[in-house]
Amino acid sequence: MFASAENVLILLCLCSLHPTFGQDCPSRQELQGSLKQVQKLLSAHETTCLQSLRNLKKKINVLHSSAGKQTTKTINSTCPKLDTPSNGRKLGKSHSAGHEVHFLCDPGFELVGSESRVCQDSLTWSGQSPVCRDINECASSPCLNGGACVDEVNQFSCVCAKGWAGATCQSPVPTFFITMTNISATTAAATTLPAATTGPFVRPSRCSTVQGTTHCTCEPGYTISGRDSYTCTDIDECELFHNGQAGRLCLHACANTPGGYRCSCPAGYNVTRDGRSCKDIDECATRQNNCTKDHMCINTYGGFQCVRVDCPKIPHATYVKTSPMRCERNPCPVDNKACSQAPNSFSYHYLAVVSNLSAPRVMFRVSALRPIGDTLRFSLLGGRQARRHFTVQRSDRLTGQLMLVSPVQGPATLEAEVEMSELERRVQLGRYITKVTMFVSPYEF
Ligand SMILES: [Ca+2]
Ligand SMILES: [Ca+2]
Repeated sequence: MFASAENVLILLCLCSLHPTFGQDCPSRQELQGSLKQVQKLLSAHETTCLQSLRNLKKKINVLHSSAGKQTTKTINSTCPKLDTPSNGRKLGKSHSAGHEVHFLCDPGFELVGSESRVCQDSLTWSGQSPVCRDINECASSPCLNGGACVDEVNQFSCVCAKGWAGATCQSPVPTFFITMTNISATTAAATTLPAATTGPFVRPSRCSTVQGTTHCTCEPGYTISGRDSYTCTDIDECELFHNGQAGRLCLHACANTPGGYRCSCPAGYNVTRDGRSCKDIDECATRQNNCTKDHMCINTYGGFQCVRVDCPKIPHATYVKTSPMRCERNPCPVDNKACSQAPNSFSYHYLAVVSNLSAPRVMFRVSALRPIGDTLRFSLLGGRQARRHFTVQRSDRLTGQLMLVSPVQGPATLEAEVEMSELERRVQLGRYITKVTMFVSPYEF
């Protein structure tokens, strides 16, 4: 329709521009008819166009209104923001209609209100605002035997009545521990009071909770202190076992240490393998001595002695060393009575003993191996000191013994001489001297 109308118009324009084309142009009537047709066409076309335009406007209006509605709906389709409860958590971020948000509380807190809330179509949350409330652990009265409960975050503690201990005051305090605690406390007060709460003699206890019951233990050498079950105090073993039935803890000296104790010994002693006793060091066997070649080393308790055996110098008689510990008289000239009455031999013996040996006790024995006379006599020689501590007795026909009759307090060196005489019809045949030197240590071990 548009095409034919355009052709008519082009034709009209050509005719008006070139009127000389006379023969080819249509007649006026034909032109008027054509113009009427074009008018009709244009009129119909206008009607159609207006109709289309109206439809288009309608559609745009519909789109406009629907777009406006859409925008409004987007702005108003979420529920108001929800806060996370203090001491708790919120799970779920979407606040759109139909979505759920969940709430959890930290350990030790309980949730009051709704655990889950849904954003409803009305754009309001279902349920009630949740709160995390501190759980009262004392509500179940967990402290036994008159203990007072103290509620803390996620736990409780018990302040026990006297005589009870443990996390829930479930254990009676043994008398033994009360004694030890008192001793420890006394010691701590006397020596380490300023550091009593932080020093090495005080440690925290190790507590573990099993099925709601807390058990506290201490490291070895420590005990739960009297104040609370969370503090361990060092056991003063030295004080505790000072006069125990099983004897002293240390043979010599005891030093209390954090979590233990240590025994020490005086100079000349080593601590034994069990850590409690003292054993003498044998300086003579271990060459820890400074004795010269012409001296003999005698091991003593707590030390050693360098001794030199020199044969005695007596008028009318001479002696020769026949062994390291023995001197024998050289043969006497004929009819030299003074010489023949001098002792036939001198024997030397050294004893090492501890202080305060119980008495009486046998210290040494002297025997005649091949007696030649009919009588043997044993006697004690020496000064007042020797007689105060010793005596000589016959133990059988051929043997005499040196007896200690009273305890000796060391350190001391005692000397005693035992004389054995052989007689034949009351005539002296020989004299044999045994010199005993006794080294007494200052300690009773
Ligand atoms: Ca200790
Ligand atoms: Ca020694």
